[in-house]
Amino acid sequence: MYGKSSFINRVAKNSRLEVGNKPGVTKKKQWMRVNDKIELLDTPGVLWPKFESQEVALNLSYTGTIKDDILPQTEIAYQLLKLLLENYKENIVERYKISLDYIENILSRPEPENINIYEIMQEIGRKRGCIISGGEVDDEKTSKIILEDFRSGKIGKITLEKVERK
Ligand SMILES: Nc1nc2c(ncn2[C@@H]2O[C@H](COP(=O)(O)OP(=O)(O)O)[C@@H](O)[C@H]2O)c(=O)[nH]1
Ligand SMILES: [Mg+2]
Repeated sequence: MYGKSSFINRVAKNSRLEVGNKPGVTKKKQWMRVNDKIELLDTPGVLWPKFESQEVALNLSYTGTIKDDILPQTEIAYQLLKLLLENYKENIVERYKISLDYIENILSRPEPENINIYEIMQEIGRKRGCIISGGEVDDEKTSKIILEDFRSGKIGKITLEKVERK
């Protein structure tokens, strides 16, 4: 994950943090004041956060900030697809050329939700030619495509965490 120091430079007016196109440019933790209420901490790398919830861990997995091998890729991709189908259906329609009708149809089936979402995941796989011998969908490959598309912005601009209205 990059752009931490650049971001802080942009937000905190007096900050002149060194940035560079390689890891290790930021050598120590450093607080930068934005205003009288906010201070930002620049860090070398990403500090391991406390996972108060599985949601936090999943969000970090979607973005690729924590290692993929903590959870199976298929599980991460499934959870991401579920989130996208809840909040960004149009992005899925657009990216994978699956009709909104098809998606709504599958999601409204009486089957358990995980079966319905998995069906849509397999449809994405079929659209992308992720087929193993025998004609079955290659779940691993499909998952990889979904995660790569998300991380490179091809699914669009997605917000994982919402700010609560007070
Ligand atoms: N394309 C692009 N490059 C960026 C952006 N933010 C930072 N960079 C570049 O990414 C590299 C790493 O930036 P840096 O702020 O040092 O990342 P850090 O290691 O997270 O502190 C530098 O070459 C920056 O110029 C951005 O929003 N878009
Ligand atoms: Mg830095």
